[in-house]
Parts: sequence; C-alpha cells; structure tokens
Amino acid sequence: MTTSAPGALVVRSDACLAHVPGAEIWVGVRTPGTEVAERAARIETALRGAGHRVVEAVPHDDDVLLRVHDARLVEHLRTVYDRWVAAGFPDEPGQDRVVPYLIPSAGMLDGLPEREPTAVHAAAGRWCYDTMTLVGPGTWEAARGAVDVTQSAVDAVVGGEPLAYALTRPPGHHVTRAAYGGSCYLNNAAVAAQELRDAGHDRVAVVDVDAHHGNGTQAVFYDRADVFYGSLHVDPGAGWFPHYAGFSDEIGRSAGRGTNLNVPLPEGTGDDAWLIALDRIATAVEAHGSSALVVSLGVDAALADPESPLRVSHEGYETGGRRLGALRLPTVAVQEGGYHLDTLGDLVAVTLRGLATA
Ligand code: SP5
Ligand code: ZN
Repeated sequence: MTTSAPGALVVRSDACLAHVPGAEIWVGVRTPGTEVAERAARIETALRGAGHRVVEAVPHDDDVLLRVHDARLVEHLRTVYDRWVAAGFPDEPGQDRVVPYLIPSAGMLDGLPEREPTAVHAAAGRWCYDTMTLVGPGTWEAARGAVDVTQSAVDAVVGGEPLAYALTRPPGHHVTRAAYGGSCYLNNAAVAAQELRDAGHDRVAVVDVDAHHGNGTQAVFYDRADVFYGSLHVDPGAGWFPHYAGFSDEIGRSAGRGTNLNVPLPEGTGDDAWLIALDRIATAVEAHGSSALVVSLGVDAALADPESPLRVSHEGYETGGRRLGALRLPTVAVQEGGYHLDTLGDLVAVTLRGLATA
C-alpha cells in the first residue's frame, strides 16, 4: 500500500547550498555547525530515489517576504556580511562569521528608544537573538534562495498541485518578524502561509512537526485569526530550545486568541504520544476551517537525531504524514530541522509518502 504513491512536487535550488555555517557559538564555545549543506543533498537523493518529480525554484520579488518580515531585518541580512568584511573582522580579531557580542534585551533598553548602532559588531546583535546563527559569505544567497524555493512550491499548489515540498535550507521557523536565530534567517513557512493567504485562501494552517517549537512562526501570526499555528515539540520547560516560547498557555492574542496551539512533550516521547498530540493539532486545524496547509517539516524529532530527545520512528513520521494528508487540504511542506545525516532523507521521504497517500 506504500508503493506507487502519487508523490509530491519537490522544489530545490543550488542557492540553498551556499550557506556554510562555519560554526555555532554555544555557551561561548565554537562548535561545528549542525545545519550543513549535506543535509539538503541527502534529502534530495532520497526524494529522487522515491520517484518524486524535482523542479528548480524560480526567483520571486520581495513582496510576500516583506509582509512577513521587518524590511530592516531583510536589509541587515542582505548587507551585514559585506559590512563585517569591510570592517576587517576576519583579520582582526580573526572572526570570519558575523556573530553578536551584545544583544539589546528588553531589560537593557528599559524603555529607551531602539536605535540603529553605528558599529557593525553592535549591529550584529540588533536583529539576532542567539550566538549560534552565524552569517557567512553565502548565508544571504541561501536564505533568500530558500524563500524562492518556498514561493515556487506555493505557486505550484495555488496552480493545482495537491502537495508540494520545498527543500529549504537554511530552515526558518525560529525567525520572528524582526529577529533571527536557531539556525534560521528568514521564515520560509511564514512566507508560505502569507502567500497562500494572498492567493485567496481565507484561512490557512501551519502545522509544525519539528522537534523544536517554531517560536518565529508563532510570533508572526500570534495576533491573527486567519493563520492557525499548531506545534508539537520537546517541552521548553524541560530545558530545551527555544526555552522562552512553546508553552501550552500560549494560545494567541487579541484577534488571534484561540488560533495558536502548543503541545509540549516530555523528553523521550515516542510514536504513540507524539501521534496523539499530532491528532489534537489536526483536529484543531479542522475546527479552524483552513483551506490550505503548511507543514513545517522538521525531522529532528526522530530517534537518532542528535539535537532533540524525542524518539519518533520512521513509521511514526509516515503515520503523522498520513494524518495530515487526511485533512485533504492543498499542502506545502517546508523543510525545517533534522540533523542525523544517515536517516533524515528517508524520514522526509516517508513523511511525504504519508502526506501523499492518505
Ligand atoms: C531549525 C532547528 O531545528 N533549529 C534548532 C536550533 C536549536 N539548536 C539548539 C542548540 C543547543 C545547543 N546544542 C549543542 C550542540 C553544540 N553543537
Ligand atoms: Zn528543530
């Protein structure tokens, strides 16, 4: 019953390979970056092997992107690496990636006006909230390319494809309207939801199955009823990224009250409890009355993944895909996390098979 699935339209771009994280600075220590280009290559190999159609992304203008993000964040990402190099940082003190040293917290400003710092080493912390999400020479090309991949997938679905998959890298769900972090620079899933809205879907749902809470996507749509956000993820209250968001009492605000659903899960959660949580979210999508679906498809909840303590199997991902496919909504799946190189391609493939065969 899992053979000859109708399959997904897969959208990819070489641009997404241009970002080389170089490192993550975690607790002040320079560790190897986990969000590497080989991830995309492994996924593409698996999806070609599974017989999906693969097409190239086409360029899009900034219209939808600027409905999701503050224009100053976009401009910062577009220019900051060149500014960093022009200021000489790769030579002195010897830092080849843009990394913050000061992040202006709400507590530091304490009501003072937000100012744009003159020094690029200060600007590095103006739009970024962690030290793990470095900017290098290819970061802008890849992040902007991932938006093109995403929008090309949305275009296909708007044009009648039932299921398109955006092979995005870097991922995006941790980026708020005006702040990036968590290995993410531009919020691909939020762009997908916004483009679907603009294309005439009055209500859209984002279901985020990445192991981590998508604090960025939640924040973008927190006040809005037209875009539902539901996520199941390792409990931030148990000490996991993003630590400050993803709790079950975050239900949306003002007009968006009741259109945000977080299901935090204990460390060690396996298929049974993960699928019950996903079913709760799918039921909420039905209640929302969405006419299109965005899946933030992180596969880092899998057993073998080094970045999360969840223990979802391949079967769990496929069953989850089938549950979301049973919603029978035009669907754009957007790649988020997933870091175990030997299994992540197959995990994406089985999830798409589930989505397609429901
Ligand atoms: C898209 C996505 O899955 N982002 C996840 C970012 C969470 N990273 C948290 C990393 C916490 C510290 N990891 C220690 C390993 C050092 N390399
Ligand atoms: Zn993740």
